[in-house]
Amino acid sequence: MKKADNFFKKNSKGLLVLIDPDKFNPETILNTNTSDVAAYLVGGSVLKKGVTETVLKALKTLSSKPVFIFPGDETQLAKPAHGILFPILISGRNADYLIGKHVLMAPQLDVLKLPVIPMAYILLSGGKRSATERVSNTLPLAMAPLTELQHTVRAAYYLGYRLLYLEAGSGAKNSIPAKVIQCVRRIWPHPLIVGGGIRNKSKIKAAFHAGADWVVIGTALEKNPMFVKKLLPLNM
Ligand code: 1GP
Repeated sequence: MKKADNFFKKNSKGLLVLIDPDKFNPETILNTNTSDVAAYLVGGSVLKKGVTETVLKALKTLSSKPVFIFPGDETQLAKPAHGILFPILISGRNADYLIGKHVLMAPQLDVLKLPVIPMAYILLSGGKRSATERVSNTLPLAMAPLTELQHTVRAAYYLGYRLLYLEAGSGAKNSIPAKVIQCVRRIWPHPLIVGGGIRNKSKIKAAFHAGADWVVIGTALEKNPMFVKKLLPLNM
């Protein structure tokens, strides 16, 4: 499990494929078995009970890449994963997503004994109301002006977080612009994940060039399981 613990600490970059277990398509996994895809994230805002475990088991048979649960809530924890991204929604002011859900998950984490990776999670306005916004009942931060975002990122740093996920929301109309990623990169010295609304090669490359270490692809692959295969080689 050392590998999973250190996964987001390494000075490396790659694509992360987000699997919504309710929309799981094995074809997606077979078509993302490339060195540019570093790991799978499994989770969603609201899921049918037990579906996460079923999908994790299926994933294990299809791929040897690391798999991290990215839980939307306490019902999405299960054993067959390499680790758990433990997100705290610091862009919002809903106590459930700042501590309440974590309290509900803690006893399950004690039992699962998987590596748990604390992650500051910032939702930005991606041009349409996202599932994260709706389910968490929080408002996203604006992409301009950037002051609130900058202060939030620095707060995450001083709170001791060492992994940050900048999120425009699944299926976002507008992905996070390079200048916003660059601005965060300048003030965030640790691994940075960027996702939401990234649907083509130029946006992936722009996110990496702006300073993202990890770029998340979800909806584009749900719509076209060949998406990653078609954009290779990525030459990040
Ligand atoms: C959502 O950032 C991810 O958490 C992925 O977004 O589905 O728009 O690729 P997309």
